[in-house]
Amino acid sequence: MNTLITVAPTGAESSKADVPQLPTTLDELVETAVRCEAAGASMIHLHIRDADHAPTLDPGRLRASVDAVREATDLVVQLSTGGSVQDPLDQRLTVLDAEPDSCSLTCGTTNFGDDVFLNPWPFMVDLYRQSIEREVVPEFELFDLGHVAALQRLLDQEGMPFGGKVHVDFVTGVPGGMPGTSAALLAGVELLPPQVTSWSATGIGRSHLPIAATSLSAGGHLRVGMEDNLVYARGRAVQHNDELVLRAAELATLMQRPPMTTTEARDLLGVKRR
Ligand code: KMH
Ligand code: ZN
Repeated sequence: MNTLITVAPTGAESSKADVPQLPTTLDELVETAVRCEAAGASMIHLHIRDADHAPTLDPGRLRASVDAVREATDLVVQLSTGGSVQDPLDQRLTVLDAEPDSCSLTCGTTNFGDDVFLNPWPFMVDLYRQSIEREVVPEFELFDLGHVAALQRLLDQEGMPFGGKVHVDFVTGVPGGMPGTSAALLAGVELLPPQVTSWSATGIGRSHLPIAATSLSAGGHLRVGMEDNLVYARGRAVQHNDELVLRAAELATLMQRPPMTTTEARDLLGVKRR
């Protein structure tokens, strides 16, 4: 099967002051989306920044970003419901008001560096039910092996997502979550519930390349981007997200699994025709 490449261009953790090339304005986001689509991405995972480049869940900015990326590209638009570790749970639920194609849904609380990324069970259930009601396809983000079991519990209790597909993304290498190693990733893949129809993986920091190679060789898809990794190679910072997408596309092509089109991605994920 061809490869779904998701780009996560911004995240909530790096500051514009430290990383000026991080896309934080709407113009930068759209320019990034266009270049990443041309490089081989078919989905974009968005975190939004305010006028001071700080993470925000402002409804107007979320809506404007979804609309602008849709206008300029055919990428599947996924909004983060994880936001930043400071964001309250009730605000994280309002992300769905912006009517993205997809939303992230993390399957459990995890230590996140020195912070805690909170995803209590009732919040997961609430978000899942709302995603079904709003016809938004969730991407289940798994930071730890326990999250795989929580996904199984969620699917068994609540049934299948909108669209009838179950796509999972392993986020490995977060300090506090599963390590960014082939062994940890493959252990997670082994435990996936039978309802899962596709999975991708990302490795934070220097684990991004080994995790990408493992994912491709085990039938998985790829997530790359400056949310997860700011270093292209030893001593060389990422200058633009499209560098990471291009390299992922080259690796996937070398492995005889070239990047899928946005149409193929929509079918794979079961997103609503909007
Ligand atoms: N920024 C992290 C606290 C997601 O987008 O849903 C959470 C995160 C996961 O990035
Ligand atoms: Zn994110």
